[in-house]
Amino acid sequence: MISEILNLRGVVCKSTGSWITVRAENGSKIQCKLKGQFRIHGLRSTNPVAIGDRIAFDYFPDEGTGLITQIFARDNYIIRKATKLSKITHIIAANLDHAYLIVTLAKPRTSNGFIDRFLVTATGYYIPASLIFNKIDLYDPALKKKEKELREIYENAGYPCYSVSALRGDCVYQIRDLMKDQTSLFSGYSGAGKSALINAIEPGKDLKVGRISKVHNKGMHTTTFAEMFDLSNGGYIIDTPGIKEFGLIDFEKSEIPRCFPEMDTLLPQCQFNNCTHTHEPNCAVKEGLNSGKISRMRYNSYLSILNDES
Ligand SMILES: Nc1nc2c(ncn2[C@@H]2O[C@H](COP(=O)(O)OP(=O)(O)O)[C@@H](O)[C@H]2O)c(=O)[nH]1
Ligand SMILES: [Mg+2]
Ligand SMILES: [Zn+2]
Repeated sequence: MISEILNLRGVVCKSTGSWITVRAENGSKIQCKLKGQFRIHGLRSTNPVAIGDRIAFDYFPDEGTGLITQIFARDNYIIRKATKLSKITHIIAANLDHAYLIVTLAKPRTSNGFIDRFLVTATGYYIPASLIFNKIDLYDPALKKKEKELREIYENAGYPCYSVSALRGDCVYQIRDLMKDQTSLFSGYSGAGKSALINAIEPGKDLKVGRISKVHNKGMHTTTFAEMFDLSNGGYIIDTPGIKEFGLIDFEKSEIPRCFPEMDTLLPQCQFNNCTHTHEPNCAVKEGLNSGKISRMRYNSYLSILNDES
């Protein structure tokens, strides 16, 4: 006897190529394939379905597998270029409530440029973003001072900052509470401690934690595929493989200032409404820079992103 095919709904948790893991509404994980026709829509993207996508699928009880038949409209998504200079995009994740960048000031140190690109990308896609400084157990007084300075800059810009040690457990409970009933993206350099932090938040997950390569002092790529994990408090965390580049593909240059919240509030006060905040007279952003409302570091990142080839 052949069992009836069921049409169900779910969320994409993992995609490793031909098989896509879907979390059905009852919480069970089902391996699905994609109906061939969707590949066409994904022409300019390396992945037609993204982690976090809400989908409908036909479930075949006899095989225990499914076939994705529909991808529902995304509330939001975050993308990067598949490779540098490439026009092909890779959707990192969709339908996010919050994006967290796991930052480290030691082993490996996250660059300011990387932090700002991440924040610009998230802000540009209207995804609230925060920074989590990890490995505070390793910070000496000089690094503690640096951490304080950075926290001031980013909190002033409107991004909440948290300081934790995934290893020692400092403030992990606080992060866990933030995740409650939300879908959160964890991003950051490989080796920043994303997997270690998820393990600390939800003991028992046993995510593979990487070793730091002694030669490069950079993390090795242990996490290969983005994956969504369910927390027992109703939250979901999407762990992403070490992402090196955030490409600001969809953005016009004129949109970049609004992706710096501390600049955004000043924009109406610039004399010219097409002000690029570089050489124009009576520019509120440059005045903000002089008065200390805008940090030099953030302004330099703005210039660097503005001058990107794209
Ligand atoms: N000292 C210290 N090491 C940590 C901490 N969190 C993670 N690590 C180490 O950093 C390395 C990379 O961690 P991992 O979670 O794999 O990083 P991921 O690539 O971002 O997932 C591992 O050797 C971890 O043990 C921390 O809070 N303090
Ligand atoms: Mg990892
Ligand atoms: Zn201006």
